[in-house]
Amino acid sequence: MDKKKSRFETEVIHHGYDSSIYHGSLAPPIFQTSTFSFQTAQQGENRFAGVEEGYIYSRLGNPTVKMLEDRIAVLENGEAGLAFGSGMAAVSAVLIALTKSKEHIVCSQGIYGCTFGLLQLLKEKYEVTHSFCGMQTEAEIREAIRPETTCIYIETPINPTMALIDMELVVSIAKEHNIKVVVDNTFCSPYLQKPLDIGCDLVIHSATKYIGGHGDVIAGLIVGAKDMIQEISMTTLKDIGGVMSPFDAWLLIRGLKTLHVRMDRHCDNAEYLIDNLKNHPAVEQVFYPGDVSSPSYAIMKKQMKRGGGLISFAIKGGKAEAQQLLNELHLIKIAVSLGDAETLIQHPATMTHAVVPKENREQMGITDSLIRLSVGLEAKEDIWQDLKQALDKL
Ligand code: LCS
Repeated sequence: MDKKKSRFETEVIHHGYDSSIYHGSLAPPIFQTSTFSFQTAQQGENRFAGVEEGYIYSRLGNPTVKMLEDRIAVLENGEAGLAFGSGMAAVSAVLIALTKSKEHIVCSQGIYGCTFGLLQLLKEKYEVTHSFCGMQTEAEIREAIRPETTCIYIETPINPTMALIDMELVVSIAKEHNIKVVVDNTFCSPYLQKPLDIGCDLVIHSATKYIGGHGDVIAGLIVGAKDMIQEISMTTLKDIGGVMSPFDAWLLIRGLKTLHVRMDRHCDNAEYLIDNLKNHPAVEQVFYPGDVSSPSYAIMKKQMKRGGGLISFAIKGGKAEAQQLLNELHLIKIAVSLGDAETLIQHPATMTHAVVPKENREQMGITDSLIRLSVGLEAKEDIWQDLKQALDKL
């Protein structure tokens, strides 16, 4: 019988680890090995044939990595998880596994720059086509679906505009057409949003971000139904080979233990900054789904626990003023990535989304005056003080 599931805050710390098997070691061991020896040649044959369970080679599975995969699966309310060497390794393994030449992906209007680049590559090299859709109305979604559409790929919140997509609406239409819905849940983590509960098929994380939480690992995770995860594991993970190292899995297991505490503090700090940013004369507009005046607020209440730790805002001015603002900061670091303890600021048009052609960037709402802030865990007053003194100089 399955062990009864505990609450989220308990599972992030305990799920799938029995210290009594490992000399009482409170922290789990790192199985830092590339291969596993078989007791007999027959055992080796059986493991390769899949008639006996057990490890073979760390590209095909590793106990430390497996512990993380099982834990993230439980946190997302999914059947199985799978780990990758980066978020992009996860995104590419999923999209290659789910599509064939001549098939079509409907994608949210606005995605991470490298995911945009991957879609171009799939089109040019493998004739997997895609189109972007705002997905704000039922009619818009229906119109975007073609007979050859096999996958809907969304980010919500969208990087970096913070717009939301109503997953319940997308799922209801996708189910009519037997189309798989894939959600990049990087910006929320399973603490704030669980797309599988709404009926989405697969969740992707850049675990580099909130799951790791400390800016010291590049990693990716996916969660979904057992058969789909098994298929990806035995095809685009095994044969393309973008696996996670045991040490990185260990860092992520450690990071996950404080996910719930960190996420609430990221949200508290972001909420404090919103009111201050909205009232600053150098700020044109603030984009944060947890803000009651945001057009996404109703969707946020429906599918997210809180607004999250990312804020985007447009300043009065253009690229020169945006760069000046970044250069005036002291505490806040100019860096891409997000979800770390440190508050990070970046300019999407020239950094994370520089690979997206200007025309597409503008359709996505990424102007030269847009700035993205990953709100850290420092004292909220200190973050605001730094931001304010820089904004005052514009
Ligand atoms: N998905 C989203 C939503 C992301 O923001 C990123 C990286 C990825 C996937 C890829 O994950 P990675 O391979 O880097 O682990 N986003 C970044 C960003 O916004 N700034 O720097 C990286």
